[in-house]
Amino acid sequence: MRSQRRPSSVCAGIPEALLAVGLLAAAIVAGCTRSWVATGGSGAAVGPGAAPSPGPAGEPAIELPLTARALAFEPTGLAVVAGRRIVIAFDDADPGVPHGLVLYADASRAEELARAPSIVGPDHARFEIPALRVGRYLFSCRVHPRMQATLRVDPG
Ligand SMILES: [Cu+2]
Repeated sequence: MRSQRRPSSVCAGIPEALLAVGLLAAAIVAGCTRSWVATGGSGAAVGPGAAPSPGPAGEPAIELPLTARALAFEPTGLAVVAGRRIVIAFDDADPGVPHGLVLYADASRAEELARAPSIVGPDHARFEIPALRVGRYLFSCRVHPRMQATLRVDPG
């Protein structure tokens, strides 16, 4: 079910509704855990508006470290098990350089699933995203689209 197609240059053209949601979410979040802004899409196991969601049977979220350094992600490949909440422990190691995460349903970047606020290094933040279905997703930087890392979601 891939009915929602968005232009690949989503960073440049956020619909007003999504922007409003983003501002609202940005106003709500506080502390070291900042929630992603769910933008819908078929890849998420739970629907938009449900994020952050409790994991099945209260299972703790899987934490994935992801660093932005020298305008590249480290590592460039991440893997998790399907159906578990995911927390991205994001570290911007580039002083004075803003980096922000966008999650796409696949490498085509046609479908955006979530995006996180940019931070300016050196800084770090934790972003929680809903559980994902089995598949191969793509992280990119909302500021530097050439930065990318794959997220493989394997059967549980
Ligand atoms: Cu960046």
